[in-house]
Order: sequence, then structure tokens, then C-alpha cells
Amino acid sequence: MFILILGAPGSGKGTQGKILAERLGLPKITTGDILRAAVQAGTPLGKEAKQFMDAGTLVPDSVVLGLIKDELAKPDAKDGAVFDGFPRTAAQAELVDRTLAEHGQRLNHILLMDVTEEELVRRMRQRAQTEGRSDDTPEAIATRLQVYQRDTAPLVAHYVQRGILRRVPGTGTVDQIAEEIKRIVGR
Ligand code: B4P
Repeated sequence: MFILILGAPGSGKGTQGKILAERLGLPKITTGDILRAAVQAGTPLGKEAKQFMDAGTLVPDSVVLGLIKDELAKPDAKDGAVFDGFPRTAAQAELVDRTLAEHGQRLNHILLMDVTEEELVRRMRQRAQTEGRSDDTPEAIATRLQVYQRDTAPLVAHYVQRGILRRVPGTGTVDQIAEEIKRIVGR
């Protein structure tokens, strides 16, 4: 089963993706975590990605497409996975569709985390105080929200057409939202 969690920055993708992947025993592929680990390790990928991440803009597709391809090719993601943080652009969505189709697979569920902008900003500002992520500054938060509307929100229309996208009310406790996702996914 391949499940995609889509949503604005701060909408709880990472939080719910972790709970869902653990419950279903599926690997979770999170481009944000992979990029942050590369930055931390100071690899060439990390050095290239850092400037974009800190500014709140997307890391270019020229860098991210290869990363997604490598992750999807891993044996443990052969029969299913939870995708968190990608696809974020039309080119990434096309790569995901094409790669899954090559293996006779397709996305089974797309969960769109629906959270007001006010709440998104509140959560990221709160995280800035506890985790100190370098892209949770007021300027980067504003840019990330704009970039989401420009580059990622159009994917919603693309997936709505397929009839497999479900909106998840993303406001409430983490447990309440996880229960709702369980109901939608059916297990
Ligand atoms: P991400 O790591 O994907 O960061 P994000 O969009 O902010 O989501 P995140 O998963 O961290 O937050 P979440 O909503 O779970 O990307 C970071 C950067 O990496 C991007 O800006 C970009 O530069 C780059 N990047 C990553 N993927 C890329 C790609 N495919 N292509 C190009 N560039 C890419 O949660 C936010 C907060 O809310 C958390 O603190 C959480 O504790 C809290 N929260 C969750 N649920 C809650 C609830 N119900 N109530 C209250 N708080 C809650």
C-alpha cells in the first residue's frame, strides 16, 4: 500500500506519517528528514540543499528527483510506503507516478492535511522555540507558505481528479487526527 501525506508546512505530515507508518509496518520516506540528515553530515547534497532550506524555498528538482528515485528503488519500499514531504512539484509527482507504474504499483491513498494558515504559523513558531530548526524563522515560514501555495497546492487538483484524495481535518489532538486517518485508510 502506497500512501501519500500532502499538506502545507506545519500541517502535521511528519507527525501523522510516523504514526501511520508504524501502525501499518511500512517504511516512511521523508525528503525533509533525508535532506536535513545530509545537511548535518555535510555531504555535497547537504551543502547544496542548505541554502534553499534555510531560505524556505524548495530544493531544486535537479537535486531532489534523483534522491526520490533512489529512495523508491530501495527493496524495503517495494510493496508499500508512506510518502511524507514529497511530491512537492509537478515534476516530482510525475516521477512518483511513473516509478510506481513501472513496478505495477500506484498510490492507494492521498491524505491532504487541512489546517488554517494561522494554526500553521503558530505550530512552526512553537517548534522554533523547542527545536530551533533553521527554517522556522518568521521570514522562512512566510516563504514556505507562499511556495506551498505556488508549487505544491496545484498538485491537489491533479490528485482530486483521480478520486483518491481525502481531506483530513488537521486541527485537533494528534490522537484524534490519527484516528481519523485510520478510519479513512481502513486499518
Ligand atoms: P519538511 O521537512 O517537509 O518540512 P515541513 O513542510 O515544515 O513539514 P514538517 O513535516 O516538518 O512539519 P509537520 O507538518 O509534520 O521540508 C523542509 C524543507 O526541506 C522545505 O522547505 C524544502 O526546502 C526542503 N524539501 C523537503 N522535501 C522537499 C522536496 N520533495 N522537494 C524540494 N524541497 C524539499 O509538523 C509541524 C509541527 O506541528 C511539528 O512541530 C508538530 O509537532 C506540530 N504538530 C503536528 N500535529 C499537531 C497537532 N495536531 N496539533 C498541534 N501541533 C501539531
